[in-house]
Amino acid sequence: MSAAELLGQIADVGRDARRGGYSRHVFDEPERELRTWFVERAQRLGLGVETDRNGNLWAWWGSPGPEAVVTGSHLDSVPGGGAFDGPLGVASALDAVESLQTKGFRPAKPVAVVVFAEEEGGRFGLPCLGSRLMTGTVDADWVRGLRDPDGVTFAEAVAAAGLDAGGVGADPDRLGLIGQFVELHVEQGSGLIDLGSPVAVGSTVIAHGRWRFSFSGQGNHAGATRLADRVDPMLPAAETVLAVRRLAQGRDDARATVGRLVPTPGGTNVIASTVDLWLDARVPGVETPALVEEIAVAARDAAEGEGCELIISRESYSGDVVFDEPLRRALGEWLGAPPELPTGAGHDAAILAGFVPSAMLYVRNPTGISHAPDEFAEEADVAAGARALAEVLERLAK
Ligand code: HGY
Ligand code: MN
Ligand code: MN
Ligand code: MN
Repeated sequence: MSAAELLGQIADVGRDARRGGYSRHVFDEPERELRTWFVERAQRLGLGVETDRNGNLWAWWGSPGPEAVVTGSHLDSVPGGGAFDGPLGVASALDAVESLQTKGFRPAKPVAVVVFAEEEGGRFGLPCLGSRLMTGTVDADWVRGLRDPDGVTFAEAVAAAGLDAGGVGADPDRLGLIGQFVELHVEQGSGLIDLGSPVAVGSTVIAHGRWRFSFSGQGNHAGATRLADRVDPMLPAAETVLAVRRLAQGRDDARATVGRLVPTPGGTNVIASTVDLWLDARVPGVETPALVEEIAVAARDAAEGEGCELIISRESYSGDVVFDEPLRRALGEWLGAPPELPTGAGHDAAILAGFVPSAMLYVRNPTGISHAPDEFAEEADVAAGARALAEVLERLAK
């Protein structure tokens, strides 16, 4: 079954009527439905499927073993996300395995298709949660205690999914099986439409992190409280949002975003008692922490000016990643020298790149838009991506 047909099978899973696009978050109902879909599709290909201690899915072609050629991506989405970010890599991997089986290719190494859990951090706030846990690059106890917007901890969600919450954490034996990892992903940006190529090879992923700014003041009545008597956390929060753009603009190629701002209690006629906002900051090179510190200074000044308290906490950070040079060169040779593209989007491949030779393939996105319903890939380009991935898997697994 082609990648496009596979995507068609899940096109109605997790549609978000209110926000548009899809909302599929780790272990929620739509994501569990996608897990079932993946297991069924993988088993039809004769792959042996297992769920690892961190909730990542592994579909093995041949017995699990060292030097495995691993591909895959994620099935979860951002809130109101597009149809391709994540699922395209998973569907293309299943398509590639099927086409290799159909042509009678017999891999000399184990091959696995992996679905990493909570790559977007859409439920628990930590991006690449499954791959970070597996590689031991995040504290498992801290992750166990992460709470979703309803207050459910990751440990409770893992247990509800039938896994042992106490077992969550580094998985060196599994990580040690991976020889190379190649992730196919929809392009997030519009480089390829200008370059006239359906596929690109990934070169770098810029550094990025998430910080939580918690402003607290005095909740009160919107009508009965004179302006002079207010301690309103919404004011410093608003000033911080403007400072984010102003200060990022001052740094070359920096990207900084406040996409989530939550007043508590959130009543129209209520002065908020607290306002939480999350900063997503990404600057090529080593400048991200410096930009965040500038933003923090502006936020503290604004909080002080209104008499509010402010707590700033870092929730995640990954430095610049350059994908494996020999692997990138090989992909270039095998695929007829497609363009190489840097990206500002994080990926599980970028987490794995710190441990195993990793690479990425991007499939052209004519809208250039991602993390929104307009994300798109033409069927012909989806097919070209799956062919390219099959070519790469065959070369690596022979
Ligand atoms: O946020 C990112 O860059 C990725 O899509 N998780
Ligand atoms: Mn994404
Ligand atoms: Mn993604
Ligand atoms: Mn009242």
